[in-house]
Amino acid sequence: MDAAQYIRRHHRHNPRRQQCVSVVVKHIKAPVDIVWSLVRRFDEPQKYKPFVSRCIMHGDVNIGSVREVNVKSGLPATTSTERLELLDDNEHILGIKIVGGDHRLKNYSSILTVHPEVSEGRSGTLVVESFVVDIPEGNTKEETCYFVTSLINCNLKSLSDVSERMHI
Ligand code: A9S
Repeated sequence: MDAAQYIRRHHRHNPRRQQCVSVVVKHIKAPVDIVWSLVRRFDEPQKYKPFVSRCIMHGDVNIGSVREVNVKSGLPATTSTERLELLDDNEHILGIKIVGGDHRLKNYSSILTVHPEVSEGRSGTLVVESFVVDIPEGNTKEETCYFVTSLINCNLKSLSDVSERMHI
């Protein structure tokens, strides 16, 4: 399958009016089990997310678990409360909803899937991350999409660096 087929299959959002939806794709030169081992740790997003300074989650990681994320200074927020909606270790699907925080991303939900692929004859990973979010009052759909896709691009670039460093 290719990215378009993965997107059709796993990344279906039904955006309402005043919402924006988009998808980011990233090719990583590391095996899928290394990439997934980082993505699946809902309790430790700071393993690869560069903006996260601290994450607090009580109990085991289960569907419905809620984490309190503190982000680094200089960003338009300090905290984000996020709930684990889906964690499938077979299909490699992670679904998250942002349910609170002092930021402007309302009704944000994302799906991240990882897929094995071969690049330059070596085992690699295709990462697909999609989201849907309300367009904040006073912003356009384009601005909102640009803002969120930029952040996700940073996250996936860092995921790539961390994964490739782990895979010598
Ligand atoms: O962390 C993610 O997976 C994706 C996003 C878009 C997170 C964004 C963010 O944490 C900031 C980086 C602080 C930006 C939140 C929830 C709100 C922001 O304004």
